[in-house]
Amino acid sequence: MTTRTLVSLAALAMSTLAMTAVAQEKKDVSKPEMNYQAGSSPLADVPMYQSTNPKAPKMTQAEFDRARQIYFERCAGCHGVLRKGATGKPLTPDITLEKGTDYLKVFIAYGSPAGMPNWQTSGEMDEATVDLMARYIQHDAPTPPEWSLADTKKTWKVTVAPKDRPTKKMNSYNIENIFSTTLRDSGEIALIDGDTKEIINIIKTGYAVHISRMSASGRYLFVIGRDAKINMVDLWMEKPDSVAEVRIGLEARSVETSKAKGYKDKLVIAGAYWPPQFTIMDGDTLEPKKIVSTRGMVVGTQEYHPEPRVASILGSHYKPEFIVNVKETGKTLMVDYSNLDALKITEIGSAPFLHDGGLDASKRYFMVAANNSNKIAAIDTKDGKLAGLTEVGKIPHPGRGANFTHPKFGPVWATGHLGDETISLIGTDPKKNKQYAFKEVAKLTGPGGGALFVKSHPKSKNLWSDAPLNPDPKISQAIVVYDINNLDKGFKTLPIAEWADLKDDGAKRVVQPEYNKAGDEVWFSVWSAKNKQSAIVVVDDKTLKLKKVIKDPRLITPTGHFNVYNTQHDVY
Ligand code: DHE
Repeated sequence: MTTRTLVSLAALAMSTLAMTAVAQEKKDVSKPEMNYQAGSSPLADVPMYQSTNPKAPKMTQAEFDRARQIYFERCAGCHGVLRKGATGKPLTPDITLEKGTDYLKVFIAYGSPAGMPNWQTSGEMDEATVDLMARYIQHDAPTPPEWSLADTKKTWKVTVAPKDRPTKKMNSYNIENIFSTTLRDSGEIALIDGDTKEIINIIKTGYAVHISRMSASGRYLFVIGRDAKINMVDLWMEKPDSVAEVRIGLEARSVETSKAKGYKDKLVIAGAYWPPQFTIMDGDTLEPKKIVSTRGMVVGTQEYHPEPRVASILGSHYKPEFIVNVKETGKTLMVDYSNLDALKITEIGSAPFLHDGGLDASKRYFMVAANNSNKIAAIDTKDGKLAGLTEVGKIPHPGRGANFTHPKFGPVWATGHLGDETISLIGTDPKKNKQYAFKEVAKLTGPGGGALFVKSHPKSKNLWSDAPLNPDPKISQAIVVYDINNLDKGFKTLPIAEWADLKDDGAKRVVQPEYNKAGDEVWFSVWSAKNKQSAIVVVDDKTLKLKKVIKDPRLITPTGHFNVYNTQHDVY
C-alpha cells in the first residue's frame, strides 16, 4: 500500500467518524432558515483581488469563479467576506488545509449541530458542488475592494434638487398613514395609502431592497438595498418619488436619520456590511460627508476583527447621536454628530453578534439582540452606557421589538426567537419597577421557532408574532396573537395566508406585523416567490377579523412594511 493510499484511507476513516458524529447530533436547519442566514450577497459580482495558494487543491479558473459565486450567495452571510468567521466559523486556509477535502466535504454535506446547514442532504447542493466548495475554501479568500468618499461621490445623484422640490405638501394623502412596503426581489418599494389601501407609487430602489426609515419631520423616506444603494423619497410631491440616491459601499442593511432637537432632517447615516464602515450624509441631498471604519477589536477577547458589519442603527431622541451596532465586535457606537470635523464616539461593549433591535416605550433604552450570543443588550441612550445584558432564548430576533405594559411587571419589551418557540419579555422601567428592569421577567410559548418579528401598539391590547421561517407551513403561513391582559391563556392563531386566498401554491410566508397610525389595524405581508402571487393582509386589531386583502401584480415578494408615523416616532 502506498503512503498516498494510506493517507486517503485515514482521511476517509476520519470523515466516516465525523459523519457519524454529525448524523447523531444533528438537527437539520430548515430550508427557510438556511435561506435567511445565507441570503445572497451582492458581492458575488464584484471584481476582487485573488492571490494563489500552491498548497490548495487544484481548481480551474471556471471552477474557482463558480465556487466564488456560490460562496457569496450561500456562505458569506455566516462565515464572512474574508472567511475570517462571523456567526459561522473561520474558514481560512491555515485551518481548512489542515482539515483536508474529505473532512470538509462531510461538514458541508451534513452540516453541524452548531447550526451549519446540511447543504447536500437537504438537496441544496449536489455532491460535485460540495466537492467544489471543499476545495475552494482551501484557497485564499478573494478580497473585495474598499469604498472611499470618492467612490461614494461617483454614485451620488440628486434627481430633484432641494430648490426644485415642493415648498408645501402637493398631494392629498394622509402622509402619516402611508406604508412603505419592501418588494424584495424586484428591488422596489410600494408606497401604499394606509387609508384607501391603494398603491400610490412603485419606486425602483437597490438590489434586494431591505428596510425603510423616516426623516424626523416625516417628509422624507429613506430606503436601502443590499447593494448599499439608498433612495431618498419626497412624500410632499404630487406623486411621491425618489429625489436623490447614493451607494455607500458594496453591501449594506441599515439606514437612519438624525432625530435630536435642532437636527431634524439634517443628517442621514447608513451602515455597510462591506466595507465594514458607516457613512454620514446630508439630510437634504444625501451628499456623503464622513466615513468611519468599524474594523477593530472584539469585545471580551479583544482580538482583531477585519470585517465587523454594521447592523442596526438608531437616531437618538435625547442627544445628537447615532447609535450604531457593530455586529462581530459586539460594540455599540454612540456617534455624536454635532461636529463632524471632531467626531466623538463613545464605545459600549456588550456581546458579539449585535443585530436588530428597537427602543423601549420611554424611548430611552435601545434594546438590541446579540443574536448568536442569545442575549439582549439594553443601551441607555441618555447616559451613554450599558444598562443591562439579559440572557434570552435561542437566537433572539425582535425586528424593533414590541412594547407594552404587563399587568404584573410594568413596561416590558418583547422579542421572539429564530431558534426556539418562546417570546421573552424584558422589564424596561428602572424607576418604578426596578426589580424587573433589564431582566427576563417572563417567557411566552409560541407555536414554534422561526419567528422574525413581534409587534404591539400603545393603543392596543394585543401582542403579535410571526414565524415565517418555521418549517411547518401551518405555522409559517399564520400569525399568532396574545391578549396582553390574559397572557396565561396563550395565543390565538389567525390563518393569514388562507385569508389572502392566493391563486398560486407559493410559500405564502406571513411576515412582519405593522400597525397603521391609529393603532387599530395590523398589516402583514404574505410572501411568496418572485413568480408567484403575494399579497398584503390587513386585520382589525380589536375584532381580529379580516379587513382587507391587497392584491396587485406589482406586489412582488413583499416582506417588511413601514408605517410612516410609527417609523418616524419609533412606535412599536
Ligand atoms: Fe433583515 C432589519 C440584516 C435577512 C427583513 N435586517 C434588519 C437589520 C439588519 C438586518 C442588520 C436592522 C436594520 C436597522 O434596524 O437599522 N437581514 C439581515 C441579514 O443580515 C439577513 C439575516 C441575511 C441577509 O442576507 O440579508 C437578513 N431580513 C432578512 C430577510 O430574509 C427578511 C426576512 C426579508 C427581506 O426583506 O429580506 C428581512 N430585516 C427585515 C426587515 C427588517 C430587517 C423587515 C426591519 C425590521 C423593523 O421592524 O425595523
